[in-house]
Amino acid sequence: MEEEKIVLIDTDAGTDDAWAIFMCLAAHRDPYIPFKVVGLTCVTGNIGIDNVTRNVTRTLQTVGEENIPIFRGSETALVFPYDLGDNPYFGKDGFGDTNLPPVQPKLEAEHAVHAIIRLAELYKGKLTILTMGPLTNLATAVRLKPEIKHWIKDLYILGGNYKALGDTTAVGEFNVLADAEAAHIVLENFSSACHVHNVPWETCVSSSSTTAFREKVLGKINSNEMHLLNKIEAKRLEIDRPTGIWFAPDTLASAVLIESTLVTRSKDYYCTVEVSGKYCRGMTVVDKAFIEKKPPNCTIVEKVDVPLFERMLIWAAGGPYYKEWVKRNCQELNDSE
Ligand SMILES: [Ca+2]
Repeated sequence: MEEEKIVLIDTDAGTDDAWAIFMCLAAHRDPYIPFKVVGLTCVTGNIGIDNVTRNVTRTLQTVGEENIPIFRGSETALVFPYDLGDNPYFGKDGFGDTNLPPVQPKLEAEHAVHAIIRLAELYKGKLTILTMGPLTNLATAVRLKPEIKHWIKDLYILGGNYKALGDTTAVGEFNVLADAEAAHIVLENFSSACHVHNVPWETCVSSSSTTAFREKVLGKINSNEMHLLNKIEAKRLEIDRPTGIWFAPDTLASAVLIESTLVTRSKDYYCTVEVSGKYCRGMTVVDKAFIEKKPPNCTIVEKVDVPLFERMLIWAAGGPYYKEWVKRNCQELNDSE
């Protein structure tokens, strides 16, 4: 039996975060997957922290998982607050501005940074952290308690790039760019005991789906998850429909964490983040030629099994289990005992 993954999710929700949280909760609930979500820490990113806490609360309530603790985290980037402008990507509330009924955030008293440190110590050597927003909380935690870099087992980071493809600037991906100093601190610190897995922007792009798949397959699933997702993604889909391309990047990181066979190509590199420069601030620097002569600190996920990923998206949306044979085989095993 595979060792249970004990998972803390750091999120700046964000509609694609909601998708990824639903996927993690599907794994959390499934008795055949050894996967337990022990908390969600919130960080400013796609939208300000207050909206993030509301969106995470709403996401958990949608699937009856409001007992999983939520922690309010960093309000702003470490050095340079990121200006989202007048028209944030996922709307002014981060959830598509669809006039959802008000929700009262259900929060723990403990700050997210303290929660990261406490849970890293509590589950020493066993905790996995999945980050789907800027790395402000984690960078602050490792500065406050450097030992956590030896206590955390695996770190999955959604963000950055390995071929200098940007989504926010020419060479900057949002999660890294929005707090470049934090990303720099994290990559420079979590390199020994903790295995860092990075799902970069280029891999998100190359594993994209179509808006037809989103609307005609996922959109038709009659589930609490899709009732929420169809509302909060409606405006984004209006914008994206002419391109024919749809993706929810954060979901790819959660899928890689849940299902390691999803990864069909990955490579270890020494990586860091450029924090200065007119054009290159926020770019992930990947030493592909081994010029720096530093040991690799990061496994870059370069390619994934897209049909399997789409089955996992259907599952995240409340549809059938993505790998029915696992359940059948486990059932037969149990029956024969
Ligand atoms: Ca996110």
